[in-house]
Amino acid sequence: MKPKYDRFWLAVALLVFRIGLTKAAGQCTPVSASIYGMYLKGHAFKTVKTTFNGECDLKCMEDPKCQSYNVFIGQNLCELNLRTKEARPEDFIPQLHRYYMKRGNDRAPLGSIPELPAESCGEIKASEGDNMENKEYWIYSDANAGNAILAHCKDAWQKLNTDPVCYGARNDRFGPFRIPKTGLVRTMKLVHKSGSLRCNPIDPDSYWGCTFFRYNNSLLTIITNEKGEAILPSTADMEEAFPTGYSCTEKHFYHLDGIDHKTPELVFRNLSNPLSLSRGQELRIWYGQDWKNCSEDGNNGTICVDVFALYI
Ligand SMILES: [Ca+2]
Repeated sequence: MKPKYDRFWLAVALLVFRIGLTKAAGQCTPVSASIYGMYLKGHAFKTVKTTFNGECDLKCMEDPKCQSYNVFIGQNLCELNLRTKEARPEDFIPQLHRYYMKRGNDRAPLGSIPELPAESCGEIKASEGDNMENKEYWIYSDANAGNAILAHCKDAWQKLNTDPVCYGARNDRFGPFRIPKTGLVRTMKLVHKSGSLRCNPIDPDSYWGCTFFRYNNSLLTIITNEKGEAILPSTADMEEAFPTGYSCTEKHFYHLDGIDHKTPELVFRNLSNPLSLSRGQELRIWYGQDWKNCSEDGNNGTICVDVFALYI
């Protein structure tokens, strides 16, 4: 028997084996079917000349990176893709004489192996849906440079810090952290880990604000750049400070729907203009009074948080 036919029978055997596996794996995972008249544009990492039906499926299974493939009907040609149509719906395009096939149950989830970094946690969420885990994935730290890092994703959110970021309420005790990934950010959130702050010795403590009545349950947690300029929320999104007669005359507090003194997560509003961040850049978390050096003498406490960003 010629080698060519050996390969043919090997392919048949593997396909039968795969069908068997799919059945044995149970009813939860739908079997992917080929989609005629469509293909995924711009994500091929290899073009394969095929000599028999099913060879493209075999080639895709041989490469751990392969997520899906496009077959060029009648041309003995196919493309192996680094993405699925779920990850990049905008690139799934009608085209006559082609068909698209997603890899079966043996597909590595996007970002789960170093050879297959994702653009963002959001792209992994789109690709894997509810099967995405709360864990570390491979993500490009800068898509143009092509470097990948391990980043903790919780759904579409990327955790930015490794150790918790801690800060106080006076004496310029801001909490610094470094940006691990270059890109555009839609918003951020802070997740409470430990501690709390007080804006005077009498009123109760708070994670995010000041419980003194004049603040009317507003929030005083501000993310700034290295120059101390407010990023989240922007100064425009803060409320006018108190009238004269009170020492804090500059803007340094705001309200967010659904977020109170002890809400576990402070999720900022989406920015109208996404924020451009660079890998290695330092950002700082401040308590508003400490940031503006006003009425901070009676403050105390330390709070530690995790910081997450929503990259576009
Ligand atoms: Ca200060």
